[in-house]
Amino acid sequence: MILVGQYDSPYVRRVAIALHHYGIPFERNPISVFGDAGQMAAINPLVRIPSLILDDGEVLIDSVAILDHLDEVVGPARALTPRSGDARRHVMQLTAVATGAIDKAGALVYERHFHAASAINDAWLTRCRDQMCGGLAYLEGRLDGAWLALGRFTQADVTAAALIGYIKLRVSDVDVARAYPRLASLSARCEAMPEFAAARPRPEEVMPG
Ligand SMILES: N[C@@H](CCC(=O)N[C@@H](CS)C(=O)NCC(=O)O)C(=O)O
Repeated sequence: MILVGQYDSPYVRRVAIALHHYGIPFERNPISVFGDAGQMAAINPLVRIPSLILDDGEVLIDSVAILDHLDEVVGPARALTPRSGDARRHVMQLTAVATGAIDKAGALVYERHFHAASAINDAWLTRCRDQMCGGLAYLEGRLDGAWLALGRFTQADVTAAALIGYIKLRVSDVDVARAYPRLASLSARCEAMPEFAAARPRPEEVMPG
């Protein structure tokens, strides 16, 4: 199978981390969602990443649907999101807050990146930042042990760590270590794991200017 997208995307990254964690072999097509939009449109009608091209050619899009498929492939005993019940709801709630914060971080980054300084809408920027920080504060408040949920490593940790990695990369004016020390230590713990190291963005995986 082929994972499409660059590792500066936290969504691509969380899929890659899950693939490595599960020991599922894959290739990667690191085309840029912006620089290679034509090629991307032929893979994903939304021109977004990630996509996962399965061995029979079927293309899965959206990290939620891709991770759901991978969890089904490995089975409930190994899945990073529990299959049902309170445990599933709990992990999904925390994961949803982390993906929501990623969305707002992304909106903030795009506003800054694609507009000339004079055209940036400061009110929108502030709103995105407040929403992102709301998500970060929520997660920080729920982290009272090594992991976010169920006393073990779950998809909530993967996604929260991908969020922190993205903020450090693209929203570096947020001082994560000072404002969110528990998330900073979760991130450090996760980034030391081989599945995270294997999905680290290379210097050339950047947004075009
Ligand atoms: N809900 C989607 C969000 C994917 C997403 O926002 N990807 C970003 C990169 S991090 C993207 O493709 N941005 C380009 C665009 O939306 O035009 C998912 O979970 O896969």
